[in-house]
This record gives sequence, C-alpha cells and structure tokens, in this order.
Amino acid sequence: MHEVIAGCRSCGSTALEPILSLGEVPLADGLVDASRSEGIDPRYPLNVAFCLECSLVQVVETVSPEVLFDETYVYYSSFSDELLRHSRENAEQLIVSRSLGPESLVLELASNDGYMLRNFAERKIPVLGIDPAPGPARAAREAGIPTLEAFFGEELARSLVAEGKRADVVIANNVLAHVPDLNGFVEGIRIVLKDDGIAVIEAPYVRDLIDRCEFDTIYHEHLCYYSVSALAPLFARHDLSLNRVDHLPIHGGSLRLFVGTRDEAEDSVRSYLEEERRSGLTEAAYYRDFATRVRTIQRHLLSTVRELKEKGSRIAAYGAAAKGTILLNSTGIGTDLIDFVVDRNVHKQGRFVPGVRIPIDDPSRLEKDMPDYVLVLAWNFKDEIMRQQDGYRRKGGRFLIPVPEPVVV
Ligand code: JHZ
Repeated sequence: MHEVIAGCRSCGSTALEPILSLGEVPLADGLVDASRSEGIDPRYPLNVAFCLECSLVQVVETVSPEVLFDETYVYYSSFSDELLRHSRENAEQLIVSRSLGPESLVLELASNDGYMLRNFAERKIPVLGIDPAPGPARAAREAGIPTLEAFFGEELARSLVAEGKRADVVIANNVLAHVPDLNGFVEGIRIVLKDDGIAVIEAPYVRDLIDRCEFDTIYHEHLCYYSVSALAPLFARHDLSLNRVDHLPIHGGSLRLFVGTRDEAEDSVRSYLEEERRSGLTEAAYYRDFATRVRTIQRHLLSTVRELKEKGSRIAAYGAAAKGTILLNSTGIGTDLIDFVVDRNVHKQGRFVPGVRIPIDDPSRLEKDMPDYVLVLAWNFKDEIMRQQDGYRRKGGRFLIPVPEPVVV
C-alpha cells in the first residue's frame, strides 16, 4: 500500500537522518463517506527525515498519488476567502509584471477548482489547468476553466510542447510538496516554460513549520518541506534559476519562488541562503528537538481538551482540514472529546474525519448548538474564521487555537 524511499527525494543521497515519527495515521484528506461507515480507515506510518546532503526535510513513506487524489478527494480551494484574495493579488501582480495578454499562456499545475486561473480568464488571458483530482477538475471545467485531469511531469510537459503549448507563466502552488517524482516534475516545468517565461511556485516554508511546531501540516500528501537551501540545487539540477524569494503568511508561512531559465537572481535569494546557513537550517542539529516539542504540544493540547470536557464543557471543532485529521489522530482527540466538526466545504459536510470518525457539519451549527469551545483545526485561517463566527463568539462561545501552543481566545 505504500513504499519507503531508498534515498533523498531530491538528490538521491541515502544519508537521511530521522527527525520525527507521527506513528500510524489515516490519509489526511481521506474523509469517510457515510456509506463506508462500517469499515476501518487504513493507516500508514508517517516518518520524517532530514537529508544530510542537500538538507531537504521529507516524509520517507510514499502513498501512491492515485490513491491520494482519487474521486474521494474533496479539497476545494475556493472555500477560503483569504486564499481567494491571496491568489487574486498574485494574479494581478503577474498580469502587470509579465504584461500578460491574449497572446500569453498561463499554465497552472494543481489548478484545483480553478480558484486561481479564473483571475486570468476573466481578463481574456488564455489559461490551462492541470489537476489529477476528478472532483475539483470537474468544478473548474464547469466554471469555464480549461482543465486537464492528469498528473503533471516530464511526459505531459513534452506532449504539451508538441501541441505548441509553452507557457509564459507556470503557477505551481502547494504542489511541489506533493509529487513523488520531484525531479521529473521540475524537469517538466523547464520543458514547458518559454525561454523568457517564469514559474511562480508556493510551498510551505520548513522554517515556519519547525519554529512554530506546525506538526499537523505533516502528512502523506506533503512529501517534502522546503528551505531555500534545499530548493536552489533542485532547480539548478534542471537548468532553472531560483531568481527571487518572498515569504508570505499563507498556510502558516510559505515561500513564493520565482524561477526562470535565465540566471537573474535577486538579492533575496542570496540573503535567504546566507540566513538559513547562519541559523543552522542546513544542519541536522536544527531539527533534533522538534520531536520533543511536538510531543509537548500534543500532551498539553490533550490535557487542555480533557480538562474542559471534565468540567462539563461541550466542544466542537472548526475546519475538516487535512491538518485536522493529523492533529486529532496523532494527539488522540476523538469523539469522546469533540462532538462534531464544521466546515464550509459542502463536499466535506456529511462525511467523517478519518480515523477518529468525527462527523462534519455546516458551520451554521455552531450558533445553533452553542458548544462551549471550538477547537480551530484550520488555525492558519483563524482570523477569517473568528471574524465569520462573530455571532457565536458574542453569544459566549470560545475558541481554542492549538498551535504554536494551545491557547483559549
Ligand atoms: P486548509 C490544504 O490543506 C490542502 P488543509 C493541501 N493538502 C495543501 O497542500 C495545503 O492546504 C497547503 C475550511 N474553511 O486550506 C476549508 C471553512 O470551512 O487550511 C477547508 O476545508 N471556513 C492540498 O486542508 C479547511 O477549512 C473558512 O472560513 O490542511 C481549511 O483547510 C475557512 C477559511 C476555511 O488546509
């Protein structure tokens, strides 16, 4: 059902130092349909290692992408206003900075439900989305965004080029972490990119993950956790140049990378590389206390939730996020402590969080049921969620934010 890598996903070195084990957990986005409620949810070991050669942090187990991104994959990007705003701003900047128009082509890898490409399509800029998950790809097509339901890699890139499709802009947000054939994916970007084109790539920043103990963002979909130091040699191996790095708050802290076929590296790249070396991010020692800090947070969170429950509180959770599956299962918070989870994504409602089997409902249930506390599993969108749930809060409801350390607000 899963494979264990023989060497680093980027450089191939076998010098991999284990840094964390989250035990055996279900697939983070494998939400359980009511019709499957009889069965047992499959669990897979989840172990993280650091490559002593190229400093890439990675999960050593690979679950087949065909299993992860099948018909049951119901992550739709369009349910967060903040993500939509973030994507629109990015698109608007690119339209101006790259002078995009009717002759251009914007290609998005992991285009999901068309949340990003629609910003270009609205301006009559030709777009093509590529996404392997049938549900989101269908939603994108229904919204008028041409979308290929496929996994992107070297082969698909070559066939696009053979059809005369080379991109002025390749967008790859939250997908570089998801591909088992990392080198094939990056090679595919180089193949499909015009000589003067640009690839704009977003991925969660490993430094934020480690420093803020965002352990729940580790799961089988996320195979790699990137630093600039690990990324630069990956791109260089494929004759691509990392030309600019931005650090953004989205998803608990992400890197936005600007990559091209020409070496036009700005100062930001050099300063990130220097700063990462200075702070030790390229050394195994940086990661050695991570597992202990994760256990401390998990223990603290479990005891906080238990104490609230023992005092007679009713507790719900917000956000059937992938990271929520990991947080609940790896911490041991189940239906004994949490009554239900709410989520705006209508495709998630009526299903269950895998493993712990907590039912997922519509957010309007919070104000109706008035649980005493809401554990915010989508803590990366906590401001948006608390704003949206102001009614619940004003009636006396309280929120429990789990990371970087459990706090009631
Ligand atoms: P969200 C996702 O992970 C998917 P997840 C993926 N694994 C990835 O790579 C990372 O992002 C980066 C809901 N919600 O986006 C929507 C509301 O209901 O933090 C989502 O189901 N109301 C590919 O799933 C969930 O919460 C709201 O107001 O961990 C958030 O999931 C908002 C803002 C969200 O990431």
